[in-house]
Amino acid sequence: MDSPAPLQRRTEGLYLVTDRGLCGQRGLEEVVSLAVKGGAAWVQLREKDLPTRPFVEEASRLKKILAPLGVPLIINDRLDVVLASKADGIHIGQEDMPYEIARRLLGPKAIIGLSVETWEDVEQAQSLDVDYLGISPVFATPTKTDTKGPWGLEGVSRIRAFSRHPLVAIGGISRANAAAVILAGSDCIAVVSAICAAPDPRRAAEDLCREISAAQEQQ
Ligand code: TZP
Ligand code: MG
Repeated sequence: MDSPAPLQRRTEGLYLVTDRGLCGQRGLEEVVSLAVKGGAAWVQLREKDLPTRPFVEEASRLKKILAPLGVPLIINDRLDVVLASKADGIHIGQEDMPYEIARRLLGPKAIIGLSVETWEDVEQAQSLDVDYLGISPVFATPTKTDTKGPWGLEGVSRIRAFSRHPLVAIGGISRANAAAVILAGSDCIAVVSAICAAPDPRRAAEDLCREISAAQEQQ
């Protein structure tokens, strides 16, 4: 079995959030592998309608792919799946498991990300030792429509000035606007369709990483 590489914990670069339905013929694992080859530094498995057993099996397969590379595997929402698959952490929304309970159950080493959709969410998060805030959504996106209004680049800058946490912006990010999101103050950009629905996911990840690096150099 592959031995695990040291886990990369810096919240920086490109963060892939999966959508199995967008991966088409290629399939989820292949898309994740290609994205990581292209430079994605974080992967979140996000499943909204998969029964528990195949969800755990999928998470365990991804963990096997990602652990030797030191790439963190984050599970959206499902603490039981994190525990069962030995994933590295959880991403929770405002209506999911409360942060304190997730931390107590997963322990101090687990990575815990929290979505913020309102200014009140940002303020409340300041007292929590979450590992990052997910700025959700930075731009309106057809991939997820049950959100409050988009933050926009101004929202990213405002959160950057106020928050002590690393920031991961998500929603409507593509090669065309990735640099602007980093320049506005996000540490990381997260994408679903820009990689999962891309004709060449590896190339899409490489292009996004190039945009991110160029913007970081300007800072
Ligand atoms: N959370 C906020 S927006 C979003 C999620 C999961 C979807 C982002 O998808 P895309 O395709 O990168 O706009
Ligand atoms: Mg959720």
